[in-house]
Amino acid sequence: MQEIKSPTTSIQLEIRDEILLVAINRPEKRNAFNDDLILGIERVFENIPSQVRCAIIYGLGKHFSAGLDLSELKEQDAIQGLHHSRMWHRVLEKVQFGTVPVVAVLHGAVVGGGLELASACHIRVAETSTFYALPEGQRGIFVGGGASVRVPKLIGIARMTDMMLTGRVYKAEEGERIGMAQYLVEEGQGLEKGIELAKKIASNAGMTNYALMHVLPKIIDSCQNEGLLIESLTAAIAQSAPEAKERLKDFIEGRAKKVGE
Ligand code: 1HE
Repeated sequence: MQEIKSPTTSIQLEIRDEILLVAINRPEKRNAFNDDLILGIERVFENIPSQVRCAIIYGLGKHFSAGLDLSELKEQDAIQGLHHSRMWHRVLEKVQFGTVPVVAVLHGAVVGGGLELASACHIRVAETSTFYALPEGQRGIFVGGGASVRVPKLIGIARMTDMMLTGRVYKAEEGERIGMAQYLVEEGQGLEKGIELAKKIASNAGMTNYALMHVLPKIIDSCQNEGLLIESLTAAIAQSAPEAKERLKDFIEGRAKKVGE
């Protein structure tokens, strides 16, 4: 275990082997994101130490995050609001398209900007206390941190529209069923599960993880013809890497794990 310096007291950082643990540390405000916190997230993901191969993000206290710090929003005019939303986009792009896959470990409120951060991560583990909401509809505003692009990719446009039109809250079990999270675990077990997954992710070939983080989202946003071509080019590059050849040889010669082992 290695402590590393955090850009803000609202984030705690720790390195365990090849895994960076990023803890949101503003529990007295339910981990609501003021500018110091969201800009801190940017600095963390811009400066991932080179030995790190996977990151985990989670919240301290009873909630993952209550979203945007609403006390900062009320003074903004339209142009300030535009720049603020674009700043969130920039930060969450650094989470999604950084150097390492990110696992979000969720519990309690995953609300507004909290769901926007969670949906910018690559996979999500939810404890049974987790609940998801987009209260922007009820607050008279609109999502501004990328939810309109990322959340429908997890749960579909109709479910996101319903969440914002009616204030619907999804509980943990339903959330896992509809695709908000990929894993549902007992209360208090999220970090352990996240670390187990992060170890698997860290053991993958770097090229595979890069393709999943950077190429797959581009393919999804492309038309079929372009998507298939990008897939073929990526597959060709990945399989020609020495690491891939080594792994394939290990399987053929009986040294690699079988599927599911
Ligand atoms: C906050 C915030 C916040 C709590 N901004 N201060 N997000 C929301 O609309 C969610 C608003 N929050 C809640 O509904 C509840 O706080 C929770 C269900 C998340 C948690 O409830 P609870 O009972 O555990 O905590 P609490 O008593 O409501 O809050 C504790 C303190 O945190 C209290 O401050 P205090 O000084 O009175 O102790 C709250 O005011 C404060 N707090 N949430 C500011 N969000 C890029 S655009 C994204 C747009 C959005 O994210 S909109 C959704 C905003």
